[in-house]
Amino acid sequence: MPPFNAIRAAIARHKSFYITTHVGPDGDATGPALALKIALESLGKRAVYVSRDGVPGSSRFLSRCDEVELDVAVGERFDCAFVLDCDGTPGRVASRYDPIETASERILIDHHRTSQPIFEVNWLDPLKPATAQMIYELLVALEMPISSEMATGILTGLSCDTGHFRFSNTTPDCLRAAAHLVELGADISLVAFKQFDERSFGSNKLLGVAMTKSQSEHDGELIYTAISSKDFQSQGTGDESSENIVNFLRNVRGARMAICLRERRDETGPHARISVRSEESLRADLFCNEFGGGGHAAAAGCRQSGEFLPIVTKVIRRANQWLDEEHPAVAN
Ligand SMILES: [Mn+2]
Repeated sequence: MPPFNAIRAAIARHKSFYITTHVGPDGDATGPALALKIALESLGKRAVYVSRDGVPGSSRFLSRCDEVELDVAVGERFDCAFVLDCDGTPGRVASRYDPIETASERILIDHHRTSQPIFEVNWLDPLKPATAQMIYELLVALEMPISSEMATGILTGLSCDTGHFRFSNTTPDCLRAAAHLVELGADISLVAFKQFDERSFGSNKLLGVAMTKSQSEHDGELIYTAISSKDFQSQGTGDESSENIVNFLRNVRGARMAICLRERRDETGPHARISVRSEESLRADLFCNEFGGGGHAAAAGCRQSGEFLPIVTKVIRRANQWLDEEHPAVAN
């Protein structure tokens, strides 16, 4: 049973709430977190949503996304902290840890398989398609009104994590939630466009470069592309422009595993960001675990420090082996 009573009691008992999500937020972090903030404020509570990485471009159409804070004042304390869509550990949350650590009650709501109960209240359910589905069910269970702007935020999360209701995690409950959210005023057409179709001009050109450079291995079962710093520079774009490129690789007929590697360089030195999509039975999450990352059975990611080409070679060699190996079934 979801801990609705414990969350209801926490909301009733506390006055100030700190909300945060994972680093590099996506629509299923930003959308439900904004909806929860609005819900708490409508009860007269103080609610702050902090994301040091701001709001992803695909979520910037959400009304009130300008209320997302990059940080709070050092030493500021909150009665209760909500951490959404991640495992709640210091390395994963998109905020300083002390506002979470010093809150008198912490609530973790997540659907990632690798999450463990670490807070006073934990609602972890890997069978949920999105954290947005959980926030929707929470608001309905607690009989909290869902405004059209909240509905659009929650629908954004559902859309983001289900490939706009196309991936195998699209459950009947998720479609029923989506139908209800559309009744409540969510703009499903706008959400689909913003989450999956809209690209900047530079990002569209980068997509062309990435597709042209894509490689096919393992009898066409492995499709990958490696986007170098030079490629980004030649199109005048950054890593935010490489969103979703991996899904285009996954679309190739016969592909069972798709990998998009991007060369990055920042204050921590050279590294590669790696996105993986696969058939569920190939466990993209376990593949990325080997490289210090994680995610879901069909969609996961990781990051590797070091020079780009040796990383590409290492990851692609392992992917070729991975396709020949047996992997644990996804528990249902
Ligand atoms: Mn999610």
